[in-house]
Amino acid sequence: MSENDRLFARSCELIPGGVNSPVRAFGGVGGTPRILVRGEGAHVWDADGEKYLDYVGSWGPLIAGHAHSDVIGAVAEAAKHGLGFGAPTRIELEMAELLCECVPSLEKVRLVSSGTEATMSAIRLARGFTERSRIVKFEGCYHGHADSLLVRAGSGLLTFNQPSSAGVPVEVAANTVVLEYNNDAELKAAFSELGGEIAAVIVEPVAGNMNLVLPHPGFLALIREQCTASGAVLIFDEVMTGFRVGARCAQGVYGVSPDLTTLGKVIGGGLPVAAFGGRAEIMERLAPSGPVYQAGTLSGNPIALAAGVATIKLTQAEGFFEKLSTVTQALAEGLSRAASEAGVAFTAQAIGGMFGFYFRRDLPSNLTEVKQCDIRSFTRFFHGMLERGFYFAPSAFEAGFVSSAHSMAHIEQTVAAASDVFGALARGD
Ligand code: KE4
Repeated sequence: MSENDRLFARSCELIPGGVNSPVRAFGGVGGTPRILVRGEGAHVWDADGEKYLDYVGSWGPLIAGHAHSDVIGAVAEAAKHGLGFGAPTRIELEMAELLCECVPSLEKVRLVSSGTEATMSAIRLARGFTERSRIVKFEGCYHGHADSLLVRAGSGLLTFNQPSSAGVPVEVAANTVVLEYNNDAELKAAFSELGGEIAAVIVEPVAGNMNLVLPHPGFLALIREQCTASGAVLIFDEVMTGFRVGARCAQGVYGVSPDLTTLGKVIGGGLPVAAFGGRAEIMERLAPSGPVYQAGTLSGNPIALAAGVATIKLTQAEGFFEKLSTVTQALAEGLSRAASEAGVAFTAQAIGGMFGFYFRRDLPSNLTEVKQCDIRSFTRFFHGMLERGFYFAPSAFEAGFVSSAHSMAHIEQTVAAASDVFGALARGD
């Protein structure tokens, strides 16, 4: 038995499914998860010493690659002065200034420790501000595991084909309206029927939890317009897209300004940092300045913020996203070309440093179309690439991530390996 298999078997005895987050369990692709022991730049190594080119990047945070010297240096320096105080610190102010400077719609911001906390708190704040209860989300979008958002969510829930989780009281789910992403007619109908009751619409401005699905032209602007007209709060969940699709996040790419934004992943650089923020008149309702309660022992932890501030600063460097987008686009185009040459039904797309690929002939616009992908081919592709040293997300319902440590040479190696695997798929090997 390999060290990897031994460690995972032991983990399964003590940790549910052997993992601390379900999607890591390879449930969507089968096989044994890799126990990763080291990351450096674009690569990770498993417990058996196998090396992989990493397209997961800890599910998005590691946009500068593993163990970037600026990030490690900032964490090491901060740690010398203690690990946390549960009191205001300079670096919390530095992070707040950086976020409000970089994210167009942020007037005030509150730091938390996970994307789930950020979205859960933003929903509560929107309900407190509007004194309404209903929220609108979109099928296939995932916003973390707060009860009211685990209703036909994407990501891990989708992979396990459980459109809504056990343990969520029906009364809670009843306040959540689920619409189809990119469906203008459904959105308009929901607002004409429920407009005055809707506290908030929460949306991934670029959906990354049903694989990658881009908003149709005008879709985000229509949500903005409907929310403005009805007094509902528009929440852009940018936990994944924030500092991933552009230096000013997805709201900077699409030019649509939400009332609240949630952030995570990249803003922690691999450590637990997330945030929610937006219009000052809404944020002011938050304790201790207002009646909406929210709190966190480790919120704004200075060591985690040291990693986050260092990472955000790297993304703001001149040309960072131009280069990252070029490399990521080359991956999508290279995979598509290789599949086409092998005669495999496949398509791919990229935005900023994130990408999606699908075993179907055209790009999906919503969850129903993503589900029409050939999952069996995806699974064989995933394992074929893993065996060749390329680590993609172990689910057909996840986006992939490229870092600034990935080079065009890495993309060429990936495409060459993919040509092999597509060939085997086409032959039915
Ligand atoms: P966390 O609570 O996992 O930090 O963030 C939840 C969340 C909120 N909003 C969006 C748009 C997200 O993508 C996420 C988390 N994303 C998944 C990956 N698809 C995290 C991976 C996992 O669940 O292990």
